[in-house]
Amino acid sequence: MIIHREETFAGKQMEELQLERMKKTLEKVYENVPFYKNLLDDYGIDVLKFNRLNDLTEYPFTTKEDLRKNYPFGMFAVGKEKLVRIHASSGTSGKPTVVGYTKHDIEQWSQAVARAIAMGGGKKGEVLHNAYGYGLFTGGLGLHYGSEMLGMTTVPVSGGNTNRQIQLIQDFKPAIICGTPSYTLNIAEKMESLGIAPDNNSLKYGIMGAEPWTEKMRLILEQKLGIQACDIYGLSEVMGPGVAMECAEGRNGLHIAEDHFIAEVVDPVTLERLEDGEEGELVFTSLTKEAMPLIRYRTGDIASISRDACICGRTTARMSRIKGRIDDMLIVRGVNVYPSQIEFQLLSTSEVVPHYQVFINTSGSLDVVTLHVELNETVYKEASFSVNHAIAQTVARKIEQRLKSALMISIRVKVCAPNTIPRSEGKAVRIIDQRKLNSYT
Ligand code: DLL
Repeated sequence: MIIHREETFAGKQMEELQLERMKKTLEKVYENVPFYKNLLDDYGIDVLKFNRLNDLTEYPFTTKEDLRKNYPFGMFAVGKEKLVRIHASSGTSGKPTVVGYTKHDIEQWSQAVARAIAMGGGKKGEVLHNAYGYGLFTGGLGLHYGSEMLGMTTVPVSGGNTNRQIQLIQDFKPAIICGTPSYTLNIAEKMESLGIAPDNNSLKYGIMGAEPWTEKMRLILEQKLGIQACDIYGLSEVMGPGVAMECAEGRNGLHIAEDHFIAEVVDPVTLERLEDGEEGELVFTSLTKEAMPLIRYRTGDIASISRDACICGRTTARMSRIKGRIDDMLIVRGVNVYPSQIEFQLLSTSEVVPHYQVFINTSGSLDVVTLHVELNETVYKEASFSVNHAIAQTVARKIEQRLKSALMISIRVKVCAPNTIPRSEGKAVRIIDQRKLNSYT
């Protein structure tokens, strides 16, 4: 296990490093990014007066909307000649958000990811199978550069073509598999159907992230692949994967790369900073980025932060697993619920498999939520290959009951035949909102 020096900085030592880097970042954005100059002038903030980390609470937030308004290069703090890479995330509405990196940014990012891979069990000289998508998405190249920096033999397979993935796993004998939990589940199921037993493959560790997933999903992936799976978090606006990572020893929260970012949790409504342990929206401020440093970037991701000691020896703050995105929160008859909470309940039901989608529709003025989930093969056969059979109906009612008593929500459950819910090759699409479609009909 390699632990980087900065990962063990405690209290004052980390604060001093952050303060020094914060001051430089503020001066840089004020001088070079007109958006920040105008914003900070509007707030009457003098960046030269920044003297304590807590001064950050006086600063305004940056949002995805700000990035969209400044599309494509308006948020950059360096000239285009200094950019060596651009990534973008596909916008669900309108323009994508664009992020840029200087050579130094790529080095820092690669180091952060190398650290993350080492935290999850990666070792120099071993093989890493990278099933994150390559391209404008930061997952593929982010893990790739980190893996190479750590000295691992990197297989840049990207997402898709699952049969070939399995062939390569058999032939190249990787110790680590990286991918979204939903796509890795696809690979695992395919291996299972080909009769490749978990103890008959070379895999030891998994580095999974880019979408919310639950402890139950972790257990399923670990059993099916015979691995230990750790959670990796990040977002392109802030850097990409590697902003935070779970350690293989503790697996209880993700260590935040605090030498690169200041992490805060705020109430998404009042925007007040919350205490450690309180759940709210994650906000990140860059400390080392050259091309596109962001001040108090609102991620839309719900989590909490803790600072208690971790058994691995790292002293950096840890964030909880992401519960969900604010945009993905469902309000079912007044009750707030995230898809990950539904997933947790669902996976406690042995008759179904972890493939599901949540459909939102309207009936009159009410939202109607229907959960589609697949029966497992064995139960499906017992139900005489019919999802209308009494067994399937009983399973659906059982899940409805479970959701009602655990989450206090009434949603309709429809059990489907195996292999009928679309499989993901990257991030799974869990929520299908049909309300807007219907308003045109
Ligand atoms: O998903 C970066 C990444 C790549 C992270 C590979 C981990 C592994 P974006 O495409 O910009 O970047 O999407 C960022 O994905 O705001 C979260 O909502 C979600 N997300 C990322 N990691 C996790 C995770 C990459 N471990 C958005 N758990 C973020 C839950 C995650 N959600």
